[in-house]
Amino acid sequence: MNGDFQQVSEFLDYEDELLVVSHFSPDGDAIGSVLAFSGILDQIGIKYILGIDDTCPNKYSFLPGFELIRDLKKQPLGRRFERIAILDAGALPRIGVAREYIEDKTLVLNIDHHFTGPYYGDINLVNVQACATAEILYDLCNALGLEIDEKIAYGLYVGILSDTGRFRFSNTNERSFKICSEMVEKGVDPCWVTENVYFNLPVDSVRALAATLSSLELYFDGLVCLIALDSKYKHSDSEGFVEHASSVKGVALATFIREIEKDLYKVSLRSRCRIDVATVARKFGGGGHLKAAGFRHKGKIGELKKDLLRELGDQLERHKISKDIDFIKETVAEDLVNNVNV
Ligand SMILES: [Mn+2]
Repeated sequence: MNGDFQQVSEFLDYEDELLVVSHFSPDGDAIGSVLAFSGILDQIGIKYILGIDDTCPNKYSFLPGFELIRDLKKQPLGRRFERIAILDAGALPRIGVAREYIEDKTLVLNIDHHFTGPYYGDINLVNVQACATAEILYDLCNALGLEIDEKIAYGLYVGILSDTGRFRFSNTNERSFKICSEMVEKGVDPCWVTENVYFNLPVDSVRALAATLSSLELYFDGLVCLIALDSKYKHSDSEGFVEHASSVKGVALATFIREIEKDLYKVSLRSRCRIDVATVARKFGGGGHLKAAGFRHKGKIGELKKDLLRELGDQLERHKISKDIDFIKETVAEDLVNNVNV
């Protein structure tokens, strides 16, 4: 059952320390939402711990409050919590080690714009129409009558900027611009954000991109583009790499396979046609949105590629996608929602 702001307000009527977490491989929406939510808690006067099962990419370190996010892998908490707020995580496994901090009686608040169901929270503030979790937090701020201060403004701005792919994906709408415009009014400097997040890449990340692009393969008449990166580059940030595969002319489905460690892979999927890649990801134990989804795979890459290509080929056939139809035009016209980072 989906909840409302009143329930969240009751959840936040709490004296003890609240744990706030998001998903591993954190993107701008995960980090921005955690920080914006902490700004909300500051104003209400609640104590909290912010944690993510990963090291947050340094490119976000300019965000107010960034230093408060704890890497739960490196610094485990070693205790359980009575209340946990989970942001931007479509399924409980997405929070990784943070699951250990939940016990039977823990009250879980789930705020999210993904839905691969069922709702896992005791309170669920889920809105799949929102372009980012940050957009839901903007509504929460207003519902609670709070001031949008600098920390909240930067968190919300970066969340929306990142999940809309810098206002390019199909989840970008008038509201995304309106909220971000308001954040600029509140003091966010868009140029400063872009300089930090997009034009400040460590050279290793650019080398990792070069290696990824040189792996490019096309299948099924060029309808499927596959790129991959091995674990030699494991410390490099690969956020957005999959977009290079989906930007190839004529590509309907794009896949980026990243080796995290030996025999463990993170797979990102993008669709530019009517095929729902969340369905594909679910078959492999993952999830996501219609047009952007992902999963993790344990095993050999050869088998993974074989199984995945077979599934993608089946999907193309079932949905009658061929190079003779203008699937891009059709998809844009249908305004399929939610193409965000997974
Ligand atoms: Mn998100």
